[in-house]
Amino acid sequence: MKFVPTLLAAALVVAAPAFAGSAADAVTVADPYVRLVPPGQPATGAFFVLKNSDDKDHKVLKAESSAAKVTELHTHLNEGGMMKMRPVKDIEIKAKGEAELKPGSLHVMLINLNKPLKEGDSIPLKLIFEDNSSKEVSATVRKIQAEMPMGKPADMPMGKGEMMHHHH
Ligand SMILES: [Cu+2]
Repeated sequence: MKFVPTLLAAALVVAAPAFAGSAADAVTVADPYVRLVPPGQPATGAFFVLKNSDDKDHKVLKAESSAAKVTELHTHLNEGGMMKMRPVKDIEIKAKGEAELKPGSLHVMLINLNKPLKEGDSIPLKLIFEDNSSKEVSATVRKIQAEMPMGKPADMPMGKGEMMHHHH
């Protein structure tokens, strides 16, 4: 009788979802970079494109970086004509889809940088997914124009929001 529960336990382990491939296996991180900020500015944003090759949705729940004391997932929202940053609880990547983190939109916020950034520096980022799997990437520090890179006239309020945020 003793071997029955043992076999059952073994079968459950084999059937566990971990063996179906983790979120970290299904999601790739393309072109990670961090916005260069002048020394003395304590916070910046990290940006990249998440691509989900899986046939189910995945979520990033958390980001970590040894370059900053606090790392948060943020987005920009238009509130009364002003772009404001707000923390988000997760970033969803739809099945076979993409989530783009870019200036004026979703980003990873690095708050209280441990040392000033230099152009070309590599900033380690760790993304933690809904199944607790994780992925480590290295984001390059890059200079970004204050204006939106794809500056259509319609984007101007967003560009101003970015500048306001970075100077408060
Ligand atoms: Cu932010």
